[in-house]
Amino acid sequence: MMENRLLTRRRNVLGCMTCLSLFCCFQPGAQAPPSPMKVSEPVLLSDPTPTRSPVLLKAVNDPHTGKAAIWFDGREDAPVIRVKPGEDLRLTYINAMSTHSQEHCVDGPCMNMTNLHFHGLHVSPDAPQDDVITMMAMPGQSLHYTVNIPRDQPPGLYWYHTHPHGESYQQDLDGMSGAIVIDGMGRYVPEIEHMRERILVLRDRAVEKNDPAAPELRRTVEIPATGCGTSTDVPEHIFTVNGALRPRIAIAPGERQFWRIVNASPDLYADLQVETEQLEIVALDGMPLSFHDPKRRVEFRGHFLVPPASRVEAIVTGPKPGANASLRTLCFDTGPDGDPNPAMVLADLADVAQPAHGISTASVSPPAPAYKPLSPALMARIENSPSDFVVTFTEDKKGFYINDKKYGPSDPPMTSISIGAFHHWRVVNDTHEVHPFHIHQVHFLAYAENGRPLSRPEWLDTVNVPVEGSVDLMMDFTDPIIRGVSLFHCHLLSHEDKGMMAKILFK
Ligand SMILES: [Cu+2]
Repeated sequence: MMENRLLTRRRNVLGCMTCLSLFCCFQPGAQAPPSPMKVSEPVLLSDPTPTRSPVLLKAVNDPHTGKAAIWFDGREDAPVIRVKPGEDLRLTYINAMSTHSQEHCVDGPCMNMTNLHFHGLHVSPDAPQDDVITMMAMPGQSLHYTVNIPRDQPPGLYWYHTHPHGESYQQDLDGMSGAIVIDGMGRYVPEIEHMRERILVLRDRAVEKNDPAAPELRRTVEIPATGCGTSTDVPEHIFTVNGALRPRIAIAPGERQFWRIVNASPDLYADLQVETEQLEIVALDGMPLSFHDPKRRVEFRGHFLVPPASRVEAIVTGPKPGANASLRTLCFDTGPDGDPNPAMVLADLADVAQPAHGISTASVSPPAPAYKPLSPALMARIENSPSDFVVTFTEDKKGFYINDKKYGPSDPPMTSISIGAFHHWRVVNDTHEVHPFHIHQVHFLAYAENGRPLSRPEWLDTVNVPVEGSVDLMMDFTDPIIRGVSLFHCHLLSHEDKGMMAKILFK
């Protein structure tokens, strides 16, 4: 219960903090966050608040601890932003954080600068859209985004998170992220229209070594004492789901629900498994499996690796009466230089009363799905061609590098490409730990790992690069909407903050 008292105190602190903006003062009628973390007495999973454009978000922080958060509608609650293809997402983002922070970023105390990245969307990297290079709000400043969502944006789960170089890790660890849903998955997978939809935002919570609650927190999520992989360090991070520690997810025996899961952790991999049940995967990284391959609708998997920033959308069936089942992450070996990434329980499936959802998102006559199949000859030609560009991840005691360069905000682009074609990129990991590779505004087909063809090539926007290994990618640089200067980087955000990022010019 100490946890609850601390949370209550923290909420009160957030409520009476000194603000630079009138907007950030605690508003009458403000409610507590929907999912307080508890060590005992598991809470029922609550859905993030849905909203549509226009959206007003505020960055706030606790003046005592420095911990930052996104406020929406008067409380700490990063909403799910739902957008239709072809719509404009208008979003005002007010930086109401303090000018001095108690939190530490790469170069000393955090400066509390902030901005937003719209992860996975095929949109312009220029202001006022998905621009994290020139758009930056210092405390007291605001940003005004108008993001033109293309009509052919694949429907699915995307997400927004803060992306200020040097401060990304701490802000994302604090929870400054939320889900984006592009409407229309039912066009590709009609049965989900009649299922209860659950949006699960996985974040992580730091468990400090000297936190007296640490052993109980680790016990609560059932981290085995035997360790995991080659790292021998004590795990210092545990997953939360929609802000709650090990909540219960209401699901009746045999009930089929549509789970849309984003790994919003800045550093934890999730190798997701629902005991006793297969995951019926229908989309990855926002893209229906059938989008480029109309014959492929679903993929059954016993477990599935979701690197930081990736998403998986899957149908989950409630276990038989009396069967205990949990949503778990399995042990994932991050390599000898990686951080511990142990097995743990994220949530429990529970046959408990739940309000009837009664929500069919089915349109009266949904538009037919639009597919973009690629010719096998084109794919074979790209895959068998020499790589057009090689990204090499390296690290040493002073930092993290791409092609021997540490990112600098005023750097010129490391590479430039002419829009209009698919390219073969190879990403090489010359380190003793894994790194998730991500490029803004672009999906790619990951088709080989360590030089060997993958049995199931996947369209992704974030991919794990194995220790001392490589991945081969077919980059989709065909869409003129992405013209401008953009970024690619490691999505372990502490690595990005320390230099593992580079610019690309789409011309
Ligand atoms: Cu990395």
